[in-house]
Parts: sequence; C-alpha cells; structure tokens
Amino acid sequence: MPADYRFSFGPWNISEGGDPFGPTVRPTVAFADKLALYKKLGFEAVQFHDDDAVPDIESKSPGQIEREAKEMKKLLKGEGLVCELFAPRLWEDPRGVDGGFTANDPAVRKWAIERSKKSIDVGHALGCNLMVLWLAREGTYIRESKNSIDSTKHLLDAVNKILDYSKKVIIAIEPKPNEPMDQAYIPTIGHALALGMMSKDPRRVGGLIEVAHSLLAGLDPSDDMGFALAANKLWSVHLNDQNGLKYDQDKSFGSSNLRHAWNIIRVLEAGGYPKSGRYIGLDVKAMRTQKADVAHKHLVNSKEIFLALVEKVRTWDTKFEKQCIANRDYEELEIGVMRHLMGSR
Ligand code: 3MF
Ligand code: MG
Repeated sequence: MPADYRFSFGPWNISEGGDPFGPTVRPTVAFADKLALYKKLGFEAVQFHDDDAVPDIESKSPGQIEREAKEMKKLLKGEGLVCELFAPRLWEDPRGVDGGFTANDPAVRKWAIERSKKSIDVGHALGCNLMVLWLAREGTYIRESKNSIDSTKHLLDAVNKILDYSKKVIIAIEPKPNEPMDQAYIPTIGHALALGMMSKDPRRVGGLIEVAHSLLAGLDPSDDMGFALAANKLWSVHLNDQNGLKYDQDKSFGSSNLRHAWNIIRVLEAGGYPKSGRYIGLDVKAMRTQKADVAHKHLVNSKEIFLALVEKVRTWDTKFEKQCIANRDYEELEIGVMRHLMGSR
C-alpha cells in the first residue's frame, strides 16, 4: 500500500443527513467523538471551521478565543492529530446573508474582515498557518445586485488585510462557481490565482481545488490541479465526485467517474504532491439513506478508491503510453487505459 500520502477531512463530513427538502435523519455526533474517529478511520489531520474550534466565536473575547483554541489543540494532540487548515465560517452568520467581503454594506465588509482575523487567531493557536477561503456567498443571485468590479476590489482588499494581519498566514482560495449563490466571483482556480497575483504578497496566496467544484464549472479537475501544480500553488485538495451539473453532491471519490479520479492521481503523482507533505483532503457526504452506525463509510471508501488508483497509476505501462503518443495512436492509448482500469488485460 502506498504509504506516502496523508489524509484529512473536515468534521462536517460526518453529518446528520439533512437536505434542503428534508430534516436530519441521524443523531448529531459530538465533536470530541468525531475526533476520536479520525485515527480509527485512517486519517491524520483535521480541517477546521473557526467555530468548530471555538463555538459561538463572535461572542468571545480575544483571550477567551485563544484559550479555547489552545484547549482544542490539546484535544487534538491527545488523539494524535494535527490541524491541516482553518476557515472562517462567514456564510452562516445572518450578517453575511448577501456575502461578507463583497457585501454592499461597508459595515458588513468590515465585520467579515474582523471575523477572518479571529479565525487566524484560532488557526495559529491550533498550530496552523494555512487558511482556506471558500468564498461561499461572495457572488450574486442577480447580476444587478452588486458591481463585479467593486466586488473584485473588495475581495482583494480582504485578502490584503488578512495578509497584513499575520505575517505567517498563507491563504488557499477554494473556488466554486455556484451554490449557494447563482454566480460566484471566484468560480475557478484561474480566478483564485489571479486574485492572489494581484495581492500585496502573491507568494502567500494559492489554492485548494475541490473535484466537485471544478466539475460544476464545466472543467476537468485534473487539468485544474495541473494548472495549480505548475504554479506551485496547489496547497490542498478536496477530493470527492459529482455526477454531472447538479447541486454540489460531494459523492465518494471516484464513485461517479473513475477515469477522472485516475487522471487526478496521475497529475498529483506527476506534480510531486505526496512529497510536498501536503494532505489529501476529502470533502464527502454520506448518503442520506445511511444509518448512523455506517455513516462514515464514504470516508474510508474514498480513501480505499484513492489508494487503489495510486497503485493503478504506479503500475501503468509508461513505455506503452510513450509509444502510443509517438505513433499518435490515441485509440490504442485509450483502450490501454481502459484495460488497465478494468483489469481486463
Ligand atoms: C462547499 C465546500 C465547503 C468548504 C469548506 C472549507 C463546507 O461546497 O466545499 O465545505 O470546503 O467550508 O472551507
Ligand atoms: Mg470543499
């Protein structure tokens, strides 16, 4: 089994199964109980939303935030875990109903930046410098409600203020084209990295690529990852899968399109991702139909598919591949890939 990958997920990956059309169907798993599952399931690191570590963060003083985050770090250490990344959960606060950084109201924009600073305090107290910005509501329901030029400048201002607040923090922007908004301002990794290049310290801005988000943008996730790897900007991934242009499904990795998954691993291997020490993060959802005692199978199954495909990539006949490319015989290359994946020859 390839041992050079390390795995993480966010606690939201263990969920109660509610969806927009129906209530929860499984009991809540307490945070501490979720942490206890990580090692058992074969994961080494936790992806935090700021208020996972410090619940009710808005009502707490800086001293209290730091104390509680340090308590959380002890809990992590006790479980043999580390914090891979942290993220400000702006999208659940009523103030952020029409976005935080891009809100039309300057008081809301100010709040979003202040909340991000609190997140950084939490992250640093957890021993982590990698901040993820999933820009959930930074977009529009209708084009006329915001100005895209101003919004881009507001996003840039927020990134710059975050970079100013901590010299240690590095930002991975997680692009997503839609949901919850009709249209997001940073829909692709190209937009994310361009925003980083416009910032005051481009070296400290990179990306996190989620498979489902690339697919929702109509793009190939492995090419998106290749683009970020070429720029040395792939700082984490959210592996999952997506069956066409629908709501964000967060299906188990490889479960919908094995060929996409194989190509993702090919590019991660070619780009030296395992040697970078960065984690393979999952962002997967258990089917609503899963009973509580088996509502973590999506995590172990994703990891199993990932590792099986690493084997497939490492046992692929690259001489055959080169020969097909030299002959420009892509039909032969394609059937070769399919036979390899199917194990049929
Ligand atoms: C939504 C997402 C988010 C982000 C997470 C990290 C809740 O589609 O992908 O998951 O990954 O918030 O900041
Ligand atoms: Mg994600």
